[in-house]
This record gives sequence, structure tokens and C-alpha cells, in this order.
Amino acid sequence: MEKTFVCIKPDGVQRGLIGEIIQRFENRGLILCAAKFMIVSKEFAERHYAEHIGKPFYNGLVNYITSGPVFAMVWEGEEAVKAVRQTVGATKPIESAPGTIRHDFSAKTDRNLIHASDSVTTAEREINLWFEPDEIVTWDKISSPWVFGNNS
Ligand code: 3AN
Repeated sequence: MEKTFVCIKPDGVQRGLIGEIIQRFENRGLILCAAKFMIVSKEFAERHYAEHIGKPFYNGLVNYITSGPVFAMVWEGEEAVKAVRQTVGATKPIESAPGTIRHDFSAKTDRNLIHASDSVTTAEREINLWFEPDEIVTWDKISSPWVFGNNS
């Protein structure tokens, strides 16, 4: 199954939304594989956001993600990248669908609560950047066949 990287940004942590956000991924049957509560250094933020260097919002983005603790996670499931992005919602909260995390809890792009990998390739890069291999827990969730099973 596919793995993806998710990070609750400092506004999500400060606003007490860690539990709510985890609940939404658990509700979809996704499997938590890794989690870590940490403060991101400027150097680390620059590596994470390397693809955005030069964009007008780049410096603000680095300041934002380093402004307080974050909660980084790896989630697994069938088409986990797409499923998580769908639950997270569009980058601009004002354009995100009702029922998504960004719609339900945020108001503007500069405070959009959460990061999620946008492709399988990005997910691999981000998981390797944020987690050591021995921090990723591989386990059988007993409810998974009731979520990802096939009728055959
Ligand atoms: P997403 O997080 O939805 O994948 P990206 O990868 O396009 O969005 O952008 C990464 C982050 O950069 C966003 N989460 C957001 O915080 C910030 N960002 C993107 N576009 C803008 C923008 N036009 N103005 C301010 N911040 C932006």
C-alpha cells in the first residue's frame, strides 16, 4: 500500500487541532505508520520547501513552519496520497470543499493548518527527509480488510 507524509503546521498545533486531524484520517481507515512532535529548524524548513525557493511566499512559508512545534506523520492506505489530499482540501481554504480540514478549520492560505505530499514521488522524498527508516512502523491493522479489502 501507498504511504504519504502529513505535517500539522504550528497553527494547527497551537489551536489544539492535532486530535481532530488525526481522527479524520483514522475515520477514513488510513493507517498511522509514524509520528513525531518537533520544532523545525530554518535549515530543515529550507530543505522541505526547496521546490518553492524564489516564490514570493517562500520566506513567509519558512517563517511559518518554524514558528512553533509541528506534528509530522506518515499515513498508509490504498491511494493514500490522493485520499489524504482530499481530506486536507485545496491550498486556499476559501476554495476548499466543505468537510475538508482546511475548509472546516481555516480561513486563509497563510494559515492553512496542514501540509500533505502532493504525489507519490514527493511523498517518498518527504518521508525520507522527515523520518529515519527505523521510525516507520509496519503493522497489520485488524480493521484494514474492512476498509481496503476486495470482494472476489
Ligand atoms: P499544498 O500545501 O496545498 O500542497 P503548495 O505545495 O502549492 O500547496 O504550497 C505549499 C505551501 O505554500 C502551502 N501549503 C501554503 O502554505 C503556501 N502557499 C502556496 N501558495 C501560496 C500563495 N499563493 N500565497 C501564500 N502561501 C502560499
